Amino acid sequence: MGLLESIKGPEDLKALAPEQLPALAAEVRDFLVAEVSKTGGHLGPNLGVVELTIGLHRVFDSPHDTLVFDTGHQSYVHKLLTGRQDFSRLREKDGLSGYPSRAESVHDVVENSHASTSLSWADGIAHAHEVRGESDRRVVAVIGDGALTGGMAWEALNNIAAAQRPVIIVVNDNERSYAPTIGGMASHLATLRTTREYEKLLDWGKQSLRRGGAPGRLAYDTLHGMKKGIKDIVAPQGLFEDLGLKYVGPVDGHDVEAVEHALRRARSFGGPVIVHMITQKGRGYRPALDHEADHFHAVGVIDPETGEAQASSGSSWTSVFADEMVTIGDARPDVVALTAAMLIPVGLDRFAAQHPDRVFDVGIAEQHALTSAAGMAFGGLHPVVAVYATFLNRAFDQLLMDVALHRAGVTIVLDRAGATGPDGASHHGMWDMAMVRMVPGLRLAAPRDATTLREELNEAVAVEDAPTVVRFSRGKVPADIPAIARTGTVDVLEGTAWATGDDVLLVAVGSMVPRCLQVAERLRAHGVGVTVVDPRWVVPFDEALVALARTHRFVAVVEDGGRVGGVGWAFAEELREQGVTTDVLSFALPQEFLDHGSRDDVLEAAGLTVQAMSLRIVEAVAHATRVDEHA
Ligand SMILES: Cc1ncc(C[n+]2csc(CCOP(=O)(O)OP(=O)(O)O)c2C)c(N)n1
Repeated sequence: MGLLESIKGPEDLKALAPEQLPALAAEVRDFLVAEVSKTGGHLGPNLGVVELTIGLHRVFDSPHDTLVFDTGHQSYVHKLLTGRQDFSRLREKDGLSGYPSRAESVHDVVENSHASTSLSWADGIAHAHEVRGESDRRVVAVIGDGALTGGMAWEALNNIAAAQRPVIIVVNDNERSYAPTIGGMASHLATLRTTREYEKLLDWGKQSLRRGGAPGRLAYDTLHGMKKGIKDIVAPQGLFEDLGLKYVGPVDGHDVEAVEHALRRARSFGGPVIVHMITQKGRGYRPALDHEADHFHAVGVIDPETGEAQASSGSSWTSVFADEMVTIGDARPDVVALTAAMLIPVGLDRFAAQHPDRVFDVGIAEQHALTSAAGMAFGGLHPVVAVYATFLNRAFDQLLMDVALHRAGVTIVLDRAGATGPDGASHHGMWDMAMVRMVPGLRLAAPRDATTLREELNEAVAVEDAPTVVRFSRGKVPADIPAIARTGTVDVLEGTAWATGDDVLLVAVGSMVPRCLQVAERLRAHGVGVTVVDPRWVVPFDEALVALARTHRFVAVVEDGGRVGGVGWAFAEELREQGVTTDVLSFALPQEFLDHGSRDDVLEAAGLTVQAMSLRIVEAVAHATRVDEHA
């Protein structure tokens, strides 16, 4: 039996001799490559935290001590060491979650995979320990240099430092978010790393000096002077120490002995401590290390030998957006692009290649991105902020009060909108349509295919006096779905009697259009007359859509956003306000935290399959007919 297999929990890990740990680390890495290459997942980050996590579980006593992983995408090793070694269905329905999960283990505490929250969690838990008199418990937050660029982390540091409670902050510094981490904080961490290199060189110089070597003396003198200069100017650890936080490091995060030693020091200190660990994303796996773009931050299914991704055909929504942004940027010198540490995932790398001086990576700082975009608009630019839909939640107040209140012409592009699938509750982009609907003046478009995405993006960037939002799904974009007519801003996709009215008006939002066309086919087979429309702009509603609802007997709205405040909910309200009595049946995601699984699994559980929707509509039409007959 291998070492890893023998570990059923932290106690087994603690029983190992220090000499056995490098072999265990190697086994963990082999396991991660073999398993994650089959399912996809966050491979690079986990390969980087193997020794760090082994050290944590040997020094601390989870769950008595609390371990909080910021973002949580780097918790696979923690799972392996706390009794979860079946990775065969990682991120699939009923399989292990890709993040910490309270349902899986008492060792998992924070499931929110929106970055930069761990220090606030740790502060809160330490508060609870203090108030309850549990002075022997420790709280450890593991936070990446990327997550440390988020504003929340600094709000928490401000509190942690002031209170002097025993919170241990392990900074996992691999110099990268997806891409290299940017900003002043990243430069500061780099200075700390560099100072350590000087320290090493100085040691070497000192030894040469003792041996009487001239080059050693020269190097020593030069470096000593440089180091003194640097220390005097930037006082690297000063930033943390001035805040009142003890600084331990930098520590080689792949030397398990050094990791343990540093963590033990931090544990015994009794106040807030920063332990600065230097690690390498993708450590021990050549294909990840060679992949300059993101060191395999997140992979799909890959060949474990070569790291080659499984070939997939067709373009993604992201790549259609990426290309159109370049075209818009070529024609409009005022258009600039912003990303919150996700240049490549949101497709802005192509824009960056073409217009390097017009793209800004602000770090994991969605709030800052939105307000900064308002400032850019005020200054005469048209910013396009591209984020995953779920992360817009972070910046709601900035969208409302900085962008919308100031009537700033800012376009927000939401990738991964709707049911996203394997990343689970925190990543489903199901909040945006309800959330932005309440923002005065804002307009939101949900394209159905590549052509409408290009078209609606162009319409959005043409608006200079209000925020505009364009939202689309994860994955492949379907083949173009042509309209048979346009009325107002609404595209009519099918229906021979659309102009005069029919049984059902099927309002299909964005990526739900292909499903709705299949529903329409079934309805027709049941003798139900149906018109299918794509409203294109779903905030606000176009008068033409209300007019169509007036002439049909029944409206069904199909969307992949949350039901409460969603398109169907709001359209029913709109019709009521306008005195239109047509009933609205709403097909949307339930207002719940939806588990991980494939997008199809999620839609099926929500009753959004072609079969389930057709059945409900046929029944509703039959019921309406019976009511009409009795009237
Ligand atoms: C609020 C928010 N914005 C964006 C993301 C997407 N995201 C996931 S991990 C990550 C980079 C994290 O970098 P770091 O904290 O250094 O961890 P590493 O992967 O390098 O270990 C980003 C931007 C997120 N999870 N949360």
